[in-house]
Parts: sequence; C-alpha cells; structure tokens
Amino acid sequence: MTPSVTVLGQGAMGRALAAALLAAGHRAAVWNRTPGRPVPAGTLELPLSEALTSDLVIVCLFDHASIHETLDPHAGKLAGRAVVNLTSTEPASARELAGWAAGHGIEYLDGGIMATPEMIGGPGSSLLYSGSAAVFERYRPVLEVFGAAEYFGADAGHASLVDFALLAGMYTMFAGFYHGAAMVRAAGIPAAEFAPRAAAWISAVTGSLPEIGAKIDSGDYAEPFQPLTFTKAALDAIVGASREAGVDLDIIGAVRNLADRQIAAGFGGHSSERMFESLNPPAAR
Ligand code: FVH
Repeated sequence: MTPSVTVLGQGAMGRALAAALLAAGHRAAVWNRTPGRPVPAGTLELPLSEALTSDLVIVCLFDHASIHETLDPHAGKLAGRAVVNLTSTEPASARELAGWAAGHGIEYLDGGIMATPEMIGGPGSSLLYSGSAAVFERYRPVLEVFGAAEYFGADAGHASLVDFALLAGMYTMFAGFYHGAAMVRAAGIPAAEFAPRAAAWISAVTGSLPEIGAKIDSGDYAEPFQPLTFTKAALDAIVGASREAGVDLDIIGAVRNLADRQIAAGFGGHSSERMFESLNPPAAR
C-alpha cells in the first residue's frame, strides 16, 4: 500500500521535496508554520495535528530548535510513526533528536541533503541517511524520489557528519576561489572572466584526491609526491603576490600555516599531504 507522506516546512527545500513527491505520483500533505506560503499545486495543506498522522513525516525546517518547537507539543501523536528529518542539524543534534524520538516511541531517520532545491529529483541529487535502518528500508522507494539514497548505519549523527564534511570542503573551495578572484582583480580581470579558468583548474587537480586520500590513510608521508619545502616555497610566493595585490591574507595565510607547522616539527622532506596532520585529526579507527 502507498504510504501517506507529509512534508513539514514549505520553505524552498520543503516545497521542492513535496513537488518531487507529487511528480512521482505520491499523495503529499504539507504543513508550514506561517500560513499563506506558496505550496506546490496538488498538495494537501493540513493543520499540524492532522499532518502528523501520516505514516511518514518528513521534516524540513530551519534548524534543530525549530524541530523541537514544532514537534514537542505533539510528540504523543507521532508515537508509532516514522520521522525523517532532512533539516540540517549538527551530528550531536541529530543524536539528541534520535534519543528524543526513541523516548516517545517514534522511529527516527536523519538525513543530509546534498542538493539545492532545483536539483531535487534530478540526476545530481543525493541524500545521506543514518538512524533507523527499518525506516530507511521501508520508505526507500519514497526517499529515492528525492535523489540517490545512501544509508550510513544506526548512528543518527553519521549522515550529518559526512554532509558537513562535504560542505566544509565546498565552502573552503569557494573561499579559495574568492581569494584568487580578489588577486586578479588587481590586474583588471573580472571575477566572471576568472571563474571558468578557475573551474577548469580545480576540476583538473581534484582528480588526484583518491591518491591523496590513500597517502593520508597510510600515515606514511616519507615518500613525497611533492615535498613540504617545495609547497612552502610556492605558498610563500602566493602570499607575496597576494600582498602585492593588496588582498587579505586570512585564507592563504591559514593554508601556509598548515605547512609551516609540519616543517617546524621537522617534516620538511615529507610529502605535502602531511599538512592534514596539522588539523589535529582524531586517530584513524
Ligand atoms: N536550500 C538549500 O539549498 C539547502 C540544501 C541543503 C539542505 N538545506 C537545509 O534544508 C532546511 C530547509 O531549508 P530551506 O531552503 O527550505 O529554508 P527556508 O526557505 O529558509 O525555509 C525554512 C522553513 O523553516 C520554517 N521555520 C523556520 N523557523 C521555524 C520554527 N521556529 N518553527 C517552525 N517552522 C520554522 C519556515 O517556516 P515559515 O518561516 O514560513 O513559517 C520555512 O518553512 C534547512 O535546514 C537547510 O539548512 C537546504
């Protein structure tokens, strides 16, 4: 039997989720805190007390606090039902929500959305899940409507950890682009002109990430791909060129600092991937 599904939250992402459900032939009920927000045509808008009676309640609100604000007064209604939280929450918050749900007899699956609203339901959209395996398996056909669905195990915080790790890479990559764009502006090159060149370069160099990952996991940096002293000389030169262009050194200075700390510890001849160790990563498990 087709499960009844509700999407709580009709912001940009909640609307995209509800629209994808409708497009895939599901009946989708929706609820939003502020009445009058536009919702996809064909969805059934319900008061919260009714919206929570669906088999599957998908939560896509602003943050962790807004989830408790919405669900706490109605926890009893949710007992025996499945909640999939697609609101971005830190791993500890996802675990807290899983504990709260367990305390009320609610099955809980946490998810991280690796997509923008426009991408939902399309080929590039992927969602990461952890928490209740039973909920993931039972509702997998519904969850796959949004994008590729991957399950990371019973720890409800795991999906969010991977989500935020990917976002950390994305935001620092964008900050690197901003830095480069600021440098070339000194020569009159607009950011829009620099962008395709930067995109091609970043895409070319990320091909080596699997090899870099293997080096990091080996913990053996003695055989250098490129020695830290070489990278340090390059970073010094980039810092010099940035200074000359009048660009703030916050980003590139932080990167150079990662190399400096390993060189100061006596690892100048080691491979540059050793900069990873300056981040004080936990011991590998
Ligand atoms: N948009 C994106 O690209 C990203 C992609 C990755 C995942 N995020 C996360 O998805 C959550 C929702 O994001 P959103 O884009 O839908 O956000 P908004 O358009 O700002 O809508 C927010 C909805 O949350 C409702 N809301 C806010 N505070 C409360 C509250 N205290 N109680 C109940 N609902 C609340 C808000 O309702 P209203 O302001 O219209 O009453 C919207 O429905 C988010 O975690 C992203 O990080 C999206």
